[in-house]
Amino acid sequence: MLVRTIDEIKQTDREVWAKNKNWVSRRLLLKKDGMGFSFHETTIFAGTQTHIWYKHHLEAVFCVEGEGEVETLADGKIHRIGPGTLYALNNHDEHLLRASKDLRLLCVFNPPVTGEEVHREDGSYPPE
Ligand code: 9YT
Repeated sequence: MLVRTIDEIKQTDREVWAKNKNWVSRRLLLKKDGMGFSFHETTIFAGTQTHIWYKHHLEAVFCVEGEGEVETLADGKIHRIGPGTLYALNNHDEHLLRASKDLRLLCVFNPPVTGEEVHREDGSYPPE
């Protein structure tokens, strides 16, 4: 069985920062852990906007703390995000993620990310 804590992941290679420091992702489970998905705690910092388009992954996101919104670009809809809200990018939806208060999010990726992924120019992570 695997048991891990956020505290022991901080400042290791499982802690990944966005190039522009808009978010930090602590990757509790990665592809190499063999679960078939990866599981991250991500903090999106207040006042930031991130363009995301996971063309090669599905992601489910559950908010445990904070306040923000997701704008889906195909339809221009804005979805409020707060504690207890889940959103799932089941259509590889291109979107903008904005935080008005620091958002603490639990994120699951299928297929699992391998470790060092940060968003490329187009908002995606590379394929497996
Ligand atoms: C919600 C979201 O996708 N934020 C960007 C970082 C990502 N969750 C990750 O790599 O942990």
